[in-house]
Amino acid sequence: MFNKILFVNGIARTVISTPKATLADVLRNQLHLLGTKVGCGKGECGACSVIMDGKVVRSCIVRMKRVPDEAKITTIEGIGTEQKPHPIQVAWMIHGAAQCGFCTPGFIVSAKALLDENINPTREEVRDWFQRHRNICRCTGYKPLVDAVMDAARLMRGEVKKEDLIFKFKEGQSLIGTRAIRPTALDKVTGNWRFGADLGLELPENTLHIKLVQAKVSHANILSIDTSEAEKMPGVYKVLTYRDVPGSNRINGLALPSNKGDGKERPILADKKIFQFGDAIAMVLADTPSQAEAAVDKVKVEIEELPAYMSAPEAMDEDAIEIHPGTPNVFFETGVVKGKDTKPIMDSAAYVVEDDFYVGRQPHLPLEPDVGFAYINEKDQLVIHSKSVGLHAHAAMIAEGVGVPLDDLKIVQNPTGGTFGYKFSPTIEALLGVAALVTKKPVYLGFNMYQQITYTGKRSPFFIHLKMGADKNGKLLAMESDWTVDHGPYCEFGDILTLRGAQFIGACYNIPNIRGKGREVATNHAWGSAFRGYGSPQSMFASEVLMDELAEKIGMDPFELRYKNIYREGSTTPTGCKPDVICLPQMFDKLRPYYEKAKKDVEEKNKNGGNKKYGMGIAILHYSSGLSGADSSEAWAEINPTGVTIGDSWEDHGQGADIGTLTIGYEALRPLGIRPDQIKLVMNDMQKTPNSGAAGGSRSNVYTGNAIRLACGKLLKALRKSDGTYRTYEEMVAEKLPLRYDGKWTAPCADGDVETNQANPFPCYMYGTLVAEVEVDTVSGKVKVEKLDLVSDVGTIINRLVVDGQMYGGLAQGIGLALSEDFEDIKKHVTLTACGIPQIKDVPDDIELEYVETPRPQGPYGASGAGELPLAGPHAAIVNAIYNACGVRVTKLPARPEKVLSGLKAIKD
Ligand code: MCN
Ligand code: FES
Ligand code: FES
Repeated sequence: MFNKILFVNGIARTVISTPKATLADVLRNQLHLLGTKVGCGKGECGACSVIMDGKVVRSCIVRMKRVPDEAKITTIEGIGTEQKPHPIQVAWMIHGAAQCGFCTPGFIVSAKALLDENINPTREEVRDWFQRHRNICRCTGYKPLVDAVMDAARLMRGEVKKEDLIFKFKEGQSLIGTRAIRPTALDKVTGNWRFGADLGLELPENTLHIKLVQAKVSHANILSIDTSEAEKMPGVYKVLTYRDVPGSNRINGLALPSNKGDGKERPILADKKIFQFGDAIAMVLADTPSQAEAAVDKVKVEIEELPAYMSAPEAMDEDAIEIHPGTPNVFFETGVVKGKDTKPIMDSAAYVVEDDFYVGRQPHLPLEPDVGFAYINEKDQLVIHSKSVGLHAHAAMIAEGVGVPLDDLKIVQNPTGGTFGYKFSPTIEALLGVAALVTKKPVYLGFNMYQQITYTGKRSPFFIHLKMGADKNGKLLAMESDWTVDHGPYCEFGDILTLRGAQFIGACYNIPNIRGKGREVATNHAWGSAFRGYGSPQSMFASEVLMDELAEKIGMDPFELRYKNIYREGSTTPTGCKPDVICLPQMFDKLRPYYEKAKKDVEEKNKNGGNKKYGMGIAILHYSSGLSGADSSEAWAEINPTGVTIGDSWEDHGQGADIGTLTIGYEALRPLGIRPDQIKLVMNDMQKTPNSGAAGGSRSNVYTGNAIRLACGKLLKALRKSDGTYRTYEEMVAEKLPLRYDGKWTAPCADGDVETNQANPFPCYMYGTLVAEVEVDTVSGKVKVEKLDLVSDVGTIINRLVVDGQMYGGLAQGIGLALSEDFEDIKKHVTLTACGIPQIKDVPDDIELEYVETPRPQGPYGASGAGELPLAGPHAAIVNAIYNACGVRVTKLPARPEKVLSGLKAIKD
């Protein structure tokens, strides 16, 4: 132990610490400066950046022995305050640069050090700086961050005033389509937005800390679990195994009726078997996290190892044993039957192409690792706070397994540092629930980044064989598809994912005749959880790359082939229904000049390219809003003395549920003459807010948006007097009229039968068309994406900052999916870097976004969803561009340099 004086944000602080303690821990745990976030804890993400003696440091890897006595340290709290934000913080809000906000303090601190050194940087210097200081963002695609720094510099140089840049509300105006700033932005940019780990440091003193005993193999029988030694360790309160779980110890995966299992194969704590690496076997509960950690290795688990099936083909081998005894490894089957038998059509078609495709186990890589806590409230209810983006669904999935009546289980969403879909599945909720229920004490569990990466769900790989037939003019006649989904050992949400193959392979083209078969397979690799795009990126990859192969065979331009076949009046989707709107021709017309320019640009660059080859590619992006069928959402609106309160469970990953609720609610209430700041939001706490469904399937803007619109409409009707004016709160009370009104919206849709999938499953869709330009280094095999031009149609744009942000962020993840991201090797792919997370220099600064806003008949004020569209197809456009550049057709992702090189070699040989 030693003491040091540190000048933190200008104030002298005496710090007592050990040499090994990290600066991040001292700032957070001892000085309670919770604005400094810890994401990776390994110096890879920059979330913990602070300025020490004028230099940006990543405080999670700075040991206290290296912090000089009297060091001057600036954290986010020292940059600006809510009352007086710094110009960088203002610029961050203006550009919507804080989505989830987890990376935000680190970026702002880093930008401050840059601008202290260079008040007039170029965009490239800003990008170099963030690359060098390893500031990573998973939400924004980086461009808005560079825009923010450039404007911050202008503000600081006095060239513009804040008032010239910031969105100004004019009395009575609509907020729809504006760049209004989201209500949570100020907290996020000042470091006051409290994530789960921050709240964890503010829990009562008697909180127990949980550490997990996890499986170190992928498939085994459990012979015995001995906790006796661990229980004697200092500070250990209890070690819990499956024997202690009050309920059935099973999570309900909500399987479809045709699933060959019961959907309850996932244990809360492993009992008979280990199904995948990292499965939770026991929970050590202790007074401190380090005491719990020290006891983990003392739990003795005796196992009998079984063959591990790490991919669908292995698990489908006829010699493979059943992973869940009694249920076949191929446990769900579906298909698509549209139009006439395809075989004779294919036999006589002028052009036929076919190929195999694979989109793999993309890891979500949010910067905030999974975290939560639980306790029993005064009503004797179990309350769980977590990153859940499906509060009511998760309660229904875990209540019986934990052993608590559903009405006595309440889940609350903490401010969340990104999920990208992994939190569509319950992760640690049931573990927390069991621990709180058994001990009756508050309990806390936070993963480190290793656990986040190795033990949360991943994108489910699709193996697709696809065949398309066209007539002599390139008009599509028929399609035959076969897809196999590797869903890991747990089925939850895997059945509807498998249906996506029927719904999205070949989508956006009028294909009159389709036959397809799909299946879902249990394996011992990571369990499949929803990932932004949810089956569409896998499905669209196959059809969008095969369209290019078809164009080549016909000798047609890929743009023109697509243009010929896209939905027009009279077209039908792969599920045989009318598209929600016809907008693709207009979008293609808007994209055409970008496409032509890209062609010229790469031609020009190739003249002097040398070892570098340049190419461009196109793809359609497409996804639906909703979970299919009669999906619904609820919200309420209540008059209060100063305005209106809106309540909903529109969970926020970081996408902007706050501004979505506010903008739609305000629009509906505008006749009242209310201002946006008179609307109070109560969100994401099952004790107060209704079932709005999960924030998945890009559904909330449509479903919860409609529910909000209806609730506000009912309130408005109740407030209206016969003379057309509106009652005040006081008048409502005096007349004893109800103050709160519920809104519920159900999609007028239906699922098809699983064999044919012919139906109208979704009320709204989102469309995009993208041109990608790439550089291929033919010596190293490395691919760089140089430019992206995206035309999208998400209906009426509710908030422009949010939608732009969704597009930039999703495109960046698409670059990752195309070139680097993977979680195949469970020993190797265990850090953000090893998993291939894109850094700022991996994403081009040159991204153009254009919109067509075709109003959706079913969407609130004509809006569709937005969140998942941008990840549906960039990987296909990039792969098409690689082929255009150098003749290498990558059909199995990611297109890592070695794959490109071996393709080049094959061409040469
Ligand atoms: N929106 C809009 N105008 C439209 C459509 C949408 O302004 N025409 C806004 C909405 O108000 C909302 C956002 O765009 O703020 C996304 O809306 P929507 O597509 O309805 O999606 P959800 O709100 O249901 O959010 C979930 C969606 C999904 S499924 C994933 S996964 C996802 C995503 O959004 N994960 C994200 N975006 C993410 N963004 C961040 N930063 N982090 C994640 O983890
Ligand atoms: Fe410190 Fe990631 S670099 S938390
Ligand atoms: Fe950057 Fe979410 S805003 S990680």
